[in-house]
Amino acid sequence: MKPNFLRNKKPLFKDKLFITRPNLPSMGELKPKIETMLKSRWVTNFGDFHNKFAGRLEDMLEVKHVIPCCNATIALFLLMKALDLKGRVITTPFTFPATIHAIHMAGLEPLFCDIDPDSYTLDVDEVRRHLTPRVSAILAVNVFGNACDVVSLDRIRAEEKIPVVYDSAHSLCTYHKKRPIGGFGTAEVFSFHATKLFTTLEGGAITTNDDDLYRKLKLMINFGIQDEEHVVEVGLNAKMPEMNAIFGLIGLEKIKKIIDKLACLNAIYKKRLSGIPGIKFQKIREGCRTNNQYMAIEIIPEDFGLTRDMVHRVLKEDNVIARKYFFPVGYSYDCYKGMDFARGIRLPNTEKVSSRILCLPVYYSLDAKDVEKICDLIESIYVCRKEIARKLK
Ligand code: T4K
Repeated sequence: MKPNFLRNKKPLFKDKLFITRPNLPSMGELKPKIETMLKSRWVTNFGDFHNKFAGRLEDMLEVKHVIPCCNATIALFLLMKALDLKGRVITTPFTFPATIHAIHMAGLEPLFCDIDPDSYTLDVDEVRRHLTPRVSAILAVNVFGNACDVVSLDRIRAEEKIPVVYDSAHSLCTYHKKRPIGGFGTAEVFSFHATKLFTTLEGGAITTNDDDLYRKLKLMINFGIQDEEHVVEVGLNAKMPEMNAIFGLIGLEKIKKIIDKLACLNAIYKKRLSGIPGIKFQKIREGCRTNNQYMAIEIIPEDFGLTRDMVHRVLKEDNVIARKYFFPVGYSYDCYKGMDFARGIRLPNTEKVSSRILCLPVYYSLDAKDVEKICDLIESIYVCRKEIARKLK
């Protein structure tokens, strides 16, 4: 069947198919835990559920310390502050605004490096070329559940004696050579936002094997208060409340099931779409086992016959709400216009990927049959590409 964009009748899907839907516990699962919390009258400030959640994550991620937080953005910001950095922080412009804002809001200057055009993670040769005495840290992003070149970045960390931290918002349960993402670099930050495969509604966590950094951050997420009479760090309130930790504890029990389902859905996408000219998949780095949280494809206009924006638009008419993660790129945000660190920057790989990228729906409650239907639709968009292009002119 032709895409609804050409038929202008009923969309393929009656309801909107979003890129993601949260995996939420049932009332039955929540009730006993919420009752315990209410009875205890302890709802935040490092309660039992919070502490249990932190412990479970430490075991799962094989890391010494986990600090649950209110969200990943504040966690990234506090991490930048806690490391006592100065000057520039090397980062990727191919990310969610949170990464770059955290650097800027901490009074530091993002220094943008180009990405590898296949894995979409920082190109380590580019990172090396950008190293100067003014660079005080690297903030890399394990984007779409892929792992960065953690081995090379670790080498740079040792050679340059600068912190390397990871924005691992997308990468809970991603592995590098059997080691979970979470224990690499100086520290890592996860997001447990509703849009992630594992959610505490809002939420996130900082993970680290560094005892001093852990102690400092634990204070900084609670106003820097050491005890009743001493405020020893400049901090703010970034704690995770008990309610969120309850969602987290229930969610952790289901995480394996979720990951297995996402792997199945992504396998269908790959099988069905790989034969279509002009569709390229993110390359999962060698040694990495992805959590399959995203299904990111590139639409190569010269081969597909339509641009990414056209495909995005046409999918919408059938209620498939794909997303252009990540467009615009970090140095093109309106809010950074005119600022020195963003001026005149052109990074070819980043711009190419950002102009072609499209993230398709993938989440636990999505039916495999619906993924097949999305693939049928993309096939039919390709078949009808000339007619669509004419209509869009
Ligand atoms: N670093 C990176 C690399 C990140 O990608 C992110 C966040 C962060 C750091 C910061 O993490 P947090 O501070 O948020 O913990 C969404 C999320 O809000 C954001 O957390 C996430 N990355 C980003 C990739 O996606 P939007 O602006 O695209 O969200 P929105 O509201 O358009 O939601 C996307 C779709 O999800 C909706 O179309 C429908 C579905 N949805 C969303 C919500 C909020 C639901 O079904 N239920 C919901 O409650 O940013």
